[in-house]
Amino acid sequence: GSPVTVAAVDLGAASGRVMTGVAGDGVLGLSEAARFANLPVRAGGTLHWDILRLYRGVLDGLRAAGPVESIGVDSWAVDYGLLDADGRLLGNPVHYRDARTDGVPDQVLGQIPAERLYATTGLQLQPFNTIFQLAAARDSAQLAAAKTLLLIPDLLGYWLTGEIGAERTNASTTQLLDVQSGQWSAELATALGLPAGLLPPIRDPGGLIGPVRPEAARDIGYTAPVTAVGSHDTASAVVGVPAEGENFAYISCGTWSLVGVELPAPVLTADSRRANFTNEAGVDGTVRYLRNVMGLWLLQESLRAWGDPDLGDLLRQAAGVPGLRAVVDAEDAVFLPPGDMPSRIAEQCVRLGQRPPESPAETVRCILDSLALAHRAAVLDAQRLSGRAVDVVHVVGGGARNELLCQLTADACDLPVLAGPVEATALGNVLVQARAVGGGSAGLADLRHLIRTTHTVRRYEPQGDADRWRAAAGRL
Ligand code: LFR
Repeated sequence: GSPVTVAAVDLGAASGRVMTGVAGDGVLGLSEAARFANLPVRAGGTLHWDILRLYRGVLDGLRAAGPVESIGVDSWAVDYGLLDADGRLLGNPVHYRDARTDGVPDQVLGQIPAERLYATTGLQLQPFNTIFQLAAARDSAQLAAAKTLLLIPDLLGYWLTGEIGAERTNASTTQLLDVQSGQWSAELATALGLPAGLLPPIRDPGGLIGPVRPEAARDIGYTAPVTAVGSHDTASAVVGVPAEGENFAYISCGTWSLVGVELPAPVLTADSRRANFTNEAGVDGTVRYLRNVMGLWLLQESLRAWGDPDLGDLLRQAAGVPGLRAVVDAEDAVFLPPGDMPSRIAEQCVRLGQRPPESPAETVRCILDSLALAHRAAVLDAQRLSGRAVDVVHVVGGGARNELLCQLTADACDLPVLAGPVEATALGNVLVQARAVGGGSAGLADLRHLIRTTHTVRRYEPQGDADRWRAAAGRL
C-alpha cells in the first residue's frame, strides 16, 4: 500500500527517543524527532525510574514527530507501575537494578521449585524478574493498595489512551505468564499472594490500544491511534534483524546483549533451564530463545567511573592491547548493580588467576574480549539446546557501531557477523505499526526483506584463531 507515517517511542535504560518512521512497499525510513536522557533517581534508599520525566519526553517527542497515523511504545522489560482503584499511579516505578530483590529468588524458589517455575514460564532466572520484584514488595502498603499492574510501555499507553492491558512480548518477561497457554499463570499469582485482577488482560502486538485521549492530544498537538507493538524493546529489535531464512543468531547489543535464535516453539528441557536460556514471546507467535549477557553496561558503567573520557580514543587504544590477556564472565550477576565497574572487573580477573587490567584501555579490551566470549557461549548453547543450526550472527543495536566488538564477536563465534541496523528496535516498532495500520498481511520474513533492501549492513569475517577463544572460555 501507500506509505504510512508512524511514531516509534523507544525507551532505553540510558535514553529515550521518539522516531518518525515511514513504511510502505519498498519504502522504510526513520528519522529522530527527539532524544532525552533517562536518569534513574535514588531516593529513600531505592533506585527509581523518573517516569513522569520520561512521559514528558514522550509527549514532547510525539509533538515533534507528528502528526502521524499511529503511535507505538517499547521499553526495557520487567519493570512496572502500580495503579490504585482510581487509576492513579502509586509511587515511582523501581529500577530493576535496585537491590530490593537481593536474596529474594532463593526465597521464592523455596516455595516454587526452579523446575516447576521453568516448566510453567519457560523463563530464565534473573533476580530482577517481575515475579521477584513483587515477592520483594509482598508485604508493602503500596502493593496492598494496588489494583492494576502495568509494565512501563503499558503504563505510558494508559496515560496516552486511558486503556489498560498487558502487551504479550513484555508480559512474557515477568515470569508470571504461562508459556503454554499464553495467559497469566493463576498458580503463580496465587503463590505470590497477588491481589485478584492485578494483572490486566493480555493484548497482542499489532492490535489497537486506543485513540490518544483528548488530554494527551492537547499536549502532543494531534490525535492518533496507539498501536500495540512488540513493547519489549528486545522483541522489536528481533523484528528489526535483517535476516534471511532461519539459520541465524541475533545479538541485540545495547546496555544488554541479548543473544539467541528465533524459534516456533519453546525449549523447556532440563539442559535449557540449567543453561538459563529464556523463552520470551516474540512478535507473530515466535519464541525468542536467548540468554542475557551483561552487554555494554560493563563499558558504560566503567566510563562513568572514569569521569566519561572519550570513547573513540579508548576504543582505538583498546584495539592495540593484546587480546584475551584477561577475561571475566559477562553473565555474572556481580556486574548487575550500578557502582565501581573497573574494580569489580579487576577483582574477578584476580579471582580467576589472571593479571588484572591496569589502564582504562586494558580494561576496555578485557570487557570487549569478555563480551565476545559470552556471545560465543550463548550462540553455541542456543544451537546445541534448540537444534537450530546457525551460519551467521546478526548484531543489531548500538553495539553494531562498535567495530572492535563486532570483529571480536565474529572471531569468537568463528562465524560471519552482519552488523546493523543500529536502530533495529525502532524499525521493528515502526514495521509492526505500519503493518497494522496498512492492513497488510506481511510476515516477519517480508518485514525483514524490507529492512534488507532499505538498509546497509556491514559484514565482518572471522579472522581469529578459534582454538584461542576455546581456551579462553576454559578459563571461566
Ligand atoms: C534490554 C532489556 C532486556 C531485559 C532487560 C531488563 O533493554 O529489555 O531484554 O532483560 O532490558 O528489562
